Amino acid sequence: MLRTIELDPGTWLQHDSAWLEPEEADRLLSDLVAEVRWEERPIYAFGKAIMQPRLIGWAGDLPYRYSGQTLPPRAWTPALRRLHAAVEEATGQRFNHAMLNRYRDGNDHVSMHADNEPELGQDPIIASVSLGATRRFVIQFKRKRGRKRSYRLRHGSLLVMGGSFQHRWRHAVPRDPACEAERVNITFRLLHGPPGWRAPAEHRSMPEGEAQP
Ligand SMILES: O=C(O)CCC(=O)C(=O)O
Repeated sequence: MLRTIELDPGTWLQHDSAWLEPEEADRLLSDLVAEVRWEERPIYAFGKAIMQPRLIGWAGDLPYRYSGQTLPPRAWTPALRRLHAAVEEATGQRFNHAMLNRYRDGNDHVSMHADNEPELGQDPIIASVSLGATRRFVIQFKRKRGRKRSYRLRHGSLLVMGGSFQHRWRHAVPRDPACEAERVNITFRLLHGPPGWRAPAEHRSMPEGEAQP
């Protein structure tokens, strides 16, 4: 069952550390590793290309731009379609894009960032499924590099980020040199339009997208 964690007024996470049955989590992990087209891709920050320290994959009908690169539309694989339906049912939300990160071992990571591209709209709800090795998910309050918290994301877990989370907090999966096993994370997002889409002015209060090394 999803447990709600209130971070501050209007900002919340929901977490279920054992959302999937272990057999279904195992099956999804092996299907996704086999089906998804995994790529090493650079992002662009300050005019420089920086290779992302993990493999990525994605699916969705709209292109998605973050950190200076654009992911073109790509078909849903059968396992992603299955997971997409289950995540929509569990959260009661609609999603039209999946972003996948494959951490080959504890050296692969994602640095502190927020998923706040304008195309995600005001206060996006993002659902994140973890498969494989348990890794730490660290969050930090943005203001003055404020307080930190961390959660262990296990095989088969579901985490939902909502409210003002992407505006007020950053998140990361830091390096973990002791971890030798692989992990796949899938985040489901709702893109309101292609790159360049903007919410109507009266709903706008967010900064532009941040680099996500
Ligand atoms: O791997 C994770 O749990 C987080 C992935 C992430 O931060 C992202 O896709 O924006």
